[in-house]
This record gives sequence, structure tokens and C-alpha cells, in this order.
Amino acid sequence: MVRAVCPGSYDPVTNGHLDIIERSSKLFDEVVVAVLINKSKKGLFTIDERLEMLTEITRGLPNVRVDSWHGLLVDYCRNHGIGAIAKGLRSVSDFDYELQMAQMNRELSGVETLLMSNNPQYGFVSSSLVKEIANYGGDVKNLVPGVVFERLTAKVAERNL
Ligand code: COD
Repeated sequence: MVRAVCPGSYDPVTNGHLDIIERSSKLFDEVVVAVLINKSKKGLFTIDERLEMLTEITRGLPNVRVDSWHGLLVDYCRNHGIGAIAKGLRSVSDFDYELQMAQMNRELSGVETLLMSNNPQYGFVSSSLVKEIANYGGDVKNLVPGVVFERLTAKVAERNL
């Protein structure tokens, strides 16, 4: 069984993330979508909320499951028998950082990283831009899955009360 992890902050998950998760699920026997917890970064959504949204949108993908982890990604891979990290690449600036992380993770543990070219339709989409646009009342309906759009709208309304 060949397992891969799609790691991220997923605060929140976007259509760009979902595209990479779906494509990874066709390449590997099992894919774990792992929310990496960064305690020094206060997110908009709690870890549980991110996991709930990820669970909802990956329901139709039988070989995908979701999980969370606090610590090094390579330790998660080691503990769960995962040999590959699957990620998306949007730009040259993504590439510089992703290559550095891929090399470091391989050096630390031997785990391989697969960098997949993004779907150009979502090349400009990031969680932080989605949050900023939603916060100022902009329309992000086409950038995120339906469940995320609903939760984001509710969260922004709650904050602006
Ligand atoms: N299209 C395609 N792919 C996309 C898009 C898009 N529109 N948006 C994001 N992605 C992909 C990228 O590959 C990205 O890497 C991944 O989705 C996750 O994106 P985010 O924004 O949710 O998450 P990041 O970039 O904040 O996640 C960074 C990690 C959490 C993966 C990283 O910091 C990490 O591995 N942390 C754990 C601690 C660790 O091991 N550190 C040492 C690293 S060498």
C-alpha cells in the first residue's frame, strides 16, 4: 500500500487544495489530508472546524482521510508509514520554498515529495486571500467548496457584529 500525505494549514481549505487532494487520491492507495498545527499562528478557523470542513468535502473520496498533527511533518510520516508528501505548486515563489522543504524532509527522513502543477483555474487562490476578500465583503463563492463558503460567511458575520 502506497500512502501519501497532503499537508497544510487549510485555514480554510480552498478549491485549489481540493484539486490537489482529488488528484493525489488517484495516484496513491491512501491519502491523508493532515492539518499541521502551528501554535504560534492564530487561525480564523479552529483545528476542529478545519477538520470538519475537510471531512465533508472529501466524503466522496473513499481512500482519503483527514487528521491533524502538531510537530514535524516527517515525524507524522514516520509514525504512520507514509512515504510521500503530495503538494501543489502555484508559482516560482512557491517552488523556491517547496523545494527547500522537500529537500529538508528528504534529508531528515528519506520521505519523497511530489510537487504537482496547480490547476491554472486556481493558481491565484490562497487561504489568506480568500479570508481577506471575505472579510471585506467580497465574493469568494467560486474559490472555495460550498461548505467552506457557508462557514466563512457565518464567521465573518459573527466577527462584524
Ligand atoms: N493550488 C494548488 N495547490 C495549492 C493551492 C492552490 N491554489 N493553495 C495551496 N496549495 C498547496 C500548496 O502545496 C501548499 O503547500 C499546500 O497546499 C498547503 O497550503 P496551506 O496554505 O494550507 O498550508 P501552508 O503552506 O501554511 O503549509 C505549510 C506546511 C504546514 C505544510 C509546512 O509548514 C509544514 O510541513 N509544517 C510542519 C512543521 C515541519 O515539518 N516543518 C519543517 C518543514 S521542512
